[in-house]
Amino acid sequence: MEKNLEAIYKGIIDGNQEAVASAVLLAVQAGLSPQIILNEGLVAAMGEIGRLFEAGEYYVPEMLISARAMQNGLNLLKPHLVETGVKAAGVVLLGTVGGDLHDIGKNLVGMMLRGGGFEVIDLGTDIKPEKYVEAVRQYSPDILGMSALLTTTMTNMVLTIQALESAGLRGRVKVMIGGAPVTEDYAQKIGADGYAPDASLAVKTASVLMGR
Ligand code: B12
Repeated sequence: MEKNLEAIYKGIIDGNQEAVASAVLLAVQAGLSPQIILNEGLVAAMGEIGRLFEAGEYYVPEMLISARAMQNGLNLLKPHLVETGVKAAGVVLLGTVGGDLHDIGKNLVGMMLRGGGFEVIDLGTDIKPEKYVEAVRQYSPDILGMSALLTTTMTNMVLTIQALESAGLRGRVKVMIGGAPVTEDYAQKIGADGYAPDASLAVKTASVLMGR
């Protein structure tokens, strides 16, 4: 692995914010593509954190410290990532579903969508169905993007779609979903209009939903 990527990876595993920040800047200066820094450095390390957590070697505090180091690195990479986007217009309302506090993936999707020329309204985390409905009414977005990282919270995506139907708003907004436990099959099953496994494909999916 390239030495700066290795330093990013190790810095996230160790939860060392400063090390991650300087390695991200050095990797950019060394001319590595922002996509490679993102996928092979930052995202790969978060995958390893998940594995360590599952194996009982890391607990929530360690996971949180690593997540902060990742988020900080991501913020530094942001100006370079968004430069690469394809232009497409539309308004996307984004949020992590009720009961779920994971927001790194959602934030990344938001950044990439902005880079792709979309206007993004980010509602944050733990968004209950009623809150999504209220926001759809208030902002009239073209697309509603929901993120879920827990198998126990992804069911809130169905409840939100049902709440939009009951409010008579379902026909006015396309629904796009994502997050580690979410699949294309699940999206079809619950009647979502689109699914993407990562942030770059989220931009493509959103563009397709806009008819581009
Ligand atoms: C960091 C992390 C945390 C941090 C979150 C910090 C934060 N601000 O987000 C903290 C420590 C708070 C945390 C807490 C918990 N976590 Co956690 N966490 C993770 C971890 C390690 C990484 C997640 C991450 O950021 N990945 C990196 C990003 C870039 O990837 P991503 O989120 O998948 O997003 C990408 C795609 O999915 C997609 N995408 C995401 N959203 C969307 C939305 C749309 C619209 C689209 C199109 C695409 C899209 O694009 C993104 C970018 O490419 C995962 C492990 C893993 N491998 O996922 C566990 C994990 C998700 N957590 C888990 C658990 C169990 C928990 C806790 C319940 C632990 C506990 N006992 O308290 C709590 C729950 C808290 C809550 N109520 O939400 C489990 C979930 C198990 C399950 N099957 O449900 C996992 C899988 C760990 C594990 N292997 O067991 N966690």
